[in-house]
Amino acid sequence: MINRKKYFATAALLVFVVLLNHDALSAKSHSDLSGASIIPKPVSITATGDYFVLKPQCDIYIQGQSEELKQIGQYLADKLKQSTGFAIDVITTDKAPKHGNIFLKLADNSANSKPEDEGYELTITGGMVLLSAVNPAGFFHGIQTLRQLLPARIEMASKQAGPWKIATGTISDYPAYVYRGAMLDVSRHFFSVQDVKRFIEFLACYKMNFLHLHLSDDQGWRIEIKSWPDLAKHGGSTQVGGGQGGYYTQEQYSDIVNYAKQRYITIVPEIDMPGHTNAALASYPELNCSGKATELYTGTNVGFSTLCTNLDVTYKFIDDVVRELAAITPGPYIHIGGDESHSTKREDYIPFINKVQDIVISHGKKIIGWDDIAIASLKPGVVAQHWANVKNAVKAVDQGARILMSPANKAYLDMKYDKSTTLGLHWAGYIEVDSAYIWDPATLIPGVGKESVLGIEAALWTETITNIKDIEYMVFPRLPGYAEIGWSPSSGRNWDEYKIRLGKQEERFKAMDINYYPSQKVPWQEAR
Ligand code: TNX
Repeated sequence: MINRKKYFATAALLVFVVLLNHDALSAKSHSDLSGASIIPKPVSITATGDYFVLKPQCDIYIQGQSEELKQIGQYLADKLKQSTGFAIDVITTDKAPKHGNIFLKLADNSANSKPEDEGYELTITGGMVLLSAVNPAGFFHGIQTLRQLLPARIEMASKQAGPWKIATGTISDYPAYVYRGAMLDVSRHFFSVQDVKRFIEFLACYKMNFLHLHLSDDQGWRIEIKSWPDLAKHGGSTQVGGGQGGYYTQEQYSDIVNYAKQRYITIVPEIDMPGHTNAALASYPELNCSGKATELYTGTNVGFSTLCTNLDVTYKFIDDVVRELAAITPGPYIHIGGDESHSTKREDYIPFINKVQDIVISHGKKIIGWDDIAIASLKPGVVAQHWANVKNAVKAVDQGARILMSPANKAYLDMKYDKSTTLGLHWAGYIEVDSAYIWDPATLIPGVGKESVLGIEAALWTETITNIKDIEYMVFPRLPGYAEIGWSPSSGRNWDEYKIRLGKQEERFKAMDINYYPSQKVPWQEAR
């Protein structure tokens, strides 16, 4: 009898000790900011060993009366409300709020800030979450960090149980490159406005700030041009494999632009030329040297089409397209493509690219083109997007251009992860998650240093990609790595440390219902 009692007492004590330790352990992980798994990795983190708890009475206070800041506050409130179920108000104020609230405060040095400053400082104490920045984009990025400091269930679409703890300390952060982007090919397969918005959400989470839309190619023309209506109506009527395709009306395009803008993401529209133009050539006979329209194309070959470079109507066409596109594109860039024009003679290609640059400039926009355009005379301010040819990148830099880094063997999201990946292509190699991460835009090409690099863009071509779940599979988990390459100082980056942070993102992917590739290179684990 006595022995039994003793046994139960010991067992109860053991359970108690285990529970106590468990609690102590989880309290520790909640309160150690330096152990937070944030992607992209912040420039600096100082932990103070305590935690803030987000409670039902929490509100978001905004310093001053800026409408834009109020909208950002509302974006945060909407995100937090979904999973916490708290009624979070956005309140404007002139002084610091009471304990228990979130405070968005303009940084003291905001008066002499540069418009491109995207940094922020997040100071968390037991009593308050203070986010300060000089520009709205900084507040937006700081909010993305805050999301990742909360338990992953904050990302769920339905109400979840608390507690909602955030470790205390200070995070100071700003990007390494001004351009951190992704490209989505909506031509080979068309994707709905809703799909594009989900893609934009992914970019926003990781502080990426540009979305390049590949709007035209041989297989489809995807943007309404009012002065040339058949481009979209006929040229947009199919896709790879012969599906029904589609196009964005100008109104829908503006909807995408605004959605992106509210997330501090700039849309870069691309009209690819003089090659990759079969959809246009099939829509208007007069654009062909033969005067006859081509057939629509639903295969995946490249390099067979070209605009007729010595016809005046070709430049009238381009001028109309660029004018209409520029009018609905608030961002600074128009992308003119220029890649793989294998059917255009070199002596035609060079004057063509020179003329098209003038057209884009005349509509008040800056030019981006694939690195192939470096054989032409590049105008001041041109950005060459490096994808394949190192010599072209160097040639562009020699002409004073800056380089957007999208090396196909590192940053092409349509490359298979390995032999067993069913989606995607592998002409540039297999790109496992580690390979996608282990490179540096500032040292990739001898002769192209950091000062010549505008930033990084990961490109998703969609010959084999037909729906949003396929997009997610190719994008995750490589995208966070590209975001980190673009944002975080290269000196603090290494795969062995990064892969642990990436592994802890798994529960966020799950909470966001993302169809990710569970790479064996990554130690997937629950963070808490
Ligand atoms: C090359 S990259 C292309 C695209 C293809 C892609 C497939 C570039 C500028 N051109 O037309 O879709 O490869 O990976």
